[in-house]
This record gives sequence, C-alpha cells and structure tokens, in this order.
Amino acid sequence: MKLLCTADLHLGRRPARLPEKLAKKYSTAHTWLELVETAIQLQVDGVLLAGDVVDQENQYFEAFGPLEEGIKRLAAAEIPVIAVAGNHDALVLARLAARVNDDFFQHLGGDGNWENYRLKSRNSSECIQVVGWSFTGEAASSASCWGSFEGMELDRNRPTLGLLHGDLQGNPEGKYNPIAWDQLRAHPLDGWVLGHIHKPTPLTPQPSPLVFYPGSPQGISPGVGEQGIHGPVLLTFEAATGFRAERLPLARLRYQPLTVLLDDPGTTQDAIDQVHDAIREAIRGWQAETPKLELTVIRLAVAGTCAIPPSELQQALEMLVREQADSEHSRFLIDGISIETQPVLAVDRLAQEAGIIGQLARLIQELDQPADSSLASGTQELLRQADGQLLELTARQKSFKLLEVDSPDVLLADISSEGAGISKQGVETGREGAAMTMQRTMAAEARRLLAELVCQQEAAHG
Ligand SMILES: [Mn+2]
Repeated sequence: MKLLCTADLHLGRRPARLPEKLAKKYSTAHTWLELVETAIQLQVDGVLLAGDVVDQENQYFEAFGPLEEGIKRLAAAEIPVIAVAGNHDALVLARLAARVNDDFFQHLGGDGNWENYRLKSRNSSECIQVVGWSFTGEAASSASCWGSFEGMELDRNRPTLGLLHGDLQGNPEGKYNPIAWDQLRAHPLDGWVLGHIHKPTPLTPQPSPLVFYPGSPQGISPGVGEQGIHGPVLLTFEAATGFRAERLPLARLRYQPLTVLLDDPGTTQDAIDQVHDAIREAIRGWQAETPKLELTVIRLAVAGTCAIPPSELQQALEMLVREQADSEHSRFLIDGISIETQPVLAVDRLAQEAGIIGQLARLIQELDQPADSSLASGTQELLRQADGQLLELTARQKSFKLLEVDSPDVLLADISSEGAGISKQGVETGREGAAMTMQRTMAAEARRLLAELVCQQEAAHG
C-alpha cells in the first residue's frame, strides 16, 4: 500500500525574494499540481494532507481553484484524498468538501471531533485506518484536540495512522494545538503524519516511533525551516514490515545559505571568479540531492582572507547579483550578501611597531593562540566581558531537556535549527565552545581594526 503525504503548501502564498515571473513559475499551485501528477504516476492508494494546504481563506482564485482542480484530477484517477485542516484552512476544506465527490475527498474531523476513515488498497486486500482531527478556526488548544479521541470508534487490530496539525514540542500555552510527546504516547498508533512545521523531519535513519512532519513540499522563503531539501513523503505499508517513509525530493526551487571562503584574491575579478566557482560547485552538490532542482535562492556569506576592502568587494559582488537577476537561464539568485572576510595582514611584522598598531597586532597574536593557552590578565578580562554579554543572549534561547525528548531525529532537527544546549553538561560544553568562538570573533574584529589603522597610516604618509 502506498500513500503520498504532504502539508503546509500554503497555496496562494508567493515564494519570497523572486521576481514576479519566477514567483509565478515556482508558485505553490504548480508544486501542488506536480505532486498530484506524481501521485497519479505512482498509482498511490491515497494522498494525505496534514493541514495549511491553503495560505489564507480569502485567496479564492489563487488557492481554491488549483486545490479543487488537483482533487478532481485525483478523483478521476480514483485516488482518495484524506485531509485535516490546520490554522489556515479550516473554512476552505469545509467548502471544498461540500463541492467535490465525497467518495474521494475526506475532510477528517471537520466538526472538531476525531474521525476514523478506512482506506483500502487498490491492488491488495490490505486496509488501514487513518484517524484525524481538524482545526475549526484559526487557533486550537491541546485540550480541544484530544478531548474527543477516546469517543472515536477504533479497530485496535488494524494498522492505524494519525493525521494531525499542531506544534510538536511547542509552547504548551501556544495557540496552534501544541502537542506533547506524552500525548502521542498516550494514544499509541502505528504512525503520525503531522502538519504545521515547514521544516521536513529527517527520515534517515527512520524515526521510531514513526512520527514526522512531511514539511512544505517546496520552500517558500529564505527562513531556516524553508532551507534545504523539500518534497512529499511516500509512505508504504506492508503487513510484514509495517509503515516505511521515504522523502521524494521533488522541489524545483530551493532556498539555501552558502558561505564561500576566499583565498586571498588579487583583484575584485579574481574574488568574483572564486565566488562564482564556489557557487557552481555547491549547486552540483544540491543538484545531486534534489535532482529536479532548477533554481536556488542563495543567502551568501563571503569569508576567508582578502586584501580588498569589504565595501569594494560588496560592490563587485552586487554587480554579479544584478547580472544573475537579469539572466533568464540562471540557476541561482543571490538574495543577500554578507562580507565576513579577514584582511591579509603582516601581523608579526606589525607587532614590532610602537603605538596602537603594535599593541593591536600583539593582541591578535595572543588571540590566535589555542584556547587553552594562557592569556594576559587584561585579555582574559576583555573576553570575560564579551562572553558575559554572549551568555545573556544565549540565556534567552530555547533550551531542550533531554529526558522529555523521545526521538533523536526530532531533537537533532530542533538543535540544528535552534542551536541550543541539551543538558547541563551539554550547556557547559556549549559554553566552552562559545568562549573559543568569542576569542576568534575578537581576533577577527581586531584584524579589521588593524587593517583600517594601517590603511590610514599609509594614507597619512602619502
Ligand atoms: Mn499551521
């Protein structure tokens, strides 16, 4: 038995940072209709939608039209669609349910009560249950979600999937159906397909229990959750092996950050060539992960060593950005540039000089040493002050309690996006790391300052 799962399409929302023409070409409506074609080609037994299929209730023509068209194409191919509503599409799904053939469209739990649907395989005798609950408005509490679960008739001997929109591990006071792991444990099913979080849950290795966010099938902005690999999830069921999930990396548009390390380019043209080569190489790697990739929106950071002043480098790279934006066949667009290069400086020679230049150069020499070597007390004090400020910043970050998390995949996905300490020990290790980062950050700042001073001195001496 094969099921295609997706969520958070946000039909009607334009992919951000694209010129008008490209925003149309890579619209969420196209993504949806391609997903429909994939479902038909694969001859799946059902399509599962975990909510927020439509972005706003009022975008009737942009969102409702393509959604209805896709559902009708699937119905013509006799593929049922099983959907629950999220915080964006409660009314739209209800309206859709009233308009299309209800043999092939199931809006589960549309009245706010859990509902059970039996899905039969077209090619075998297999039959599973899909249970689901829907938002009935723009917000929902955890209590409103679980209250009706026990009242639902459930065949305990049949393989069962849960289809639900909500915020797993979210703030318990949040208004988008916060879901705790305990609640999933208390309602044990064979798998949970969730909607709301756009960042796809990594599926290798397979999460256990099988709980995953398919994520949005294509990124729609440069945000962390929208970056990287996106696509629907193909869920297969066999009586012997149970459910197995596999991501189909179908997205043609990708949002991606990229840091390019310059290697002391002699001229701005050399620098542009180095950046261009690095982008081309990165695209080859992304293409291997997402074979249908046509366009990547890159948030670019340029680091490494470079004698060219950052402002000049910025100007040169902005030319490259404009050229790309004008080219119809470009495989990438640059959405923002940050210059983080370090000047090439003869620090050892400058350290011999008297005055502020010599002092700064000697500070850099000291900061360049490994973190465990002893620093002068003044330097230690400098780092302590800077580290204190950093600590204040990190204290405001979300921190995870290891014991509350069951699935390492969810934990890793969260940590990679939020970058927080895990346990007391983890936090301590993180702090050591932060101190080293601080030493490097200070060294980089001191280098920038030294380069500026050397530049002024050279100008003064004609
Ligand atoms: Mn949502």
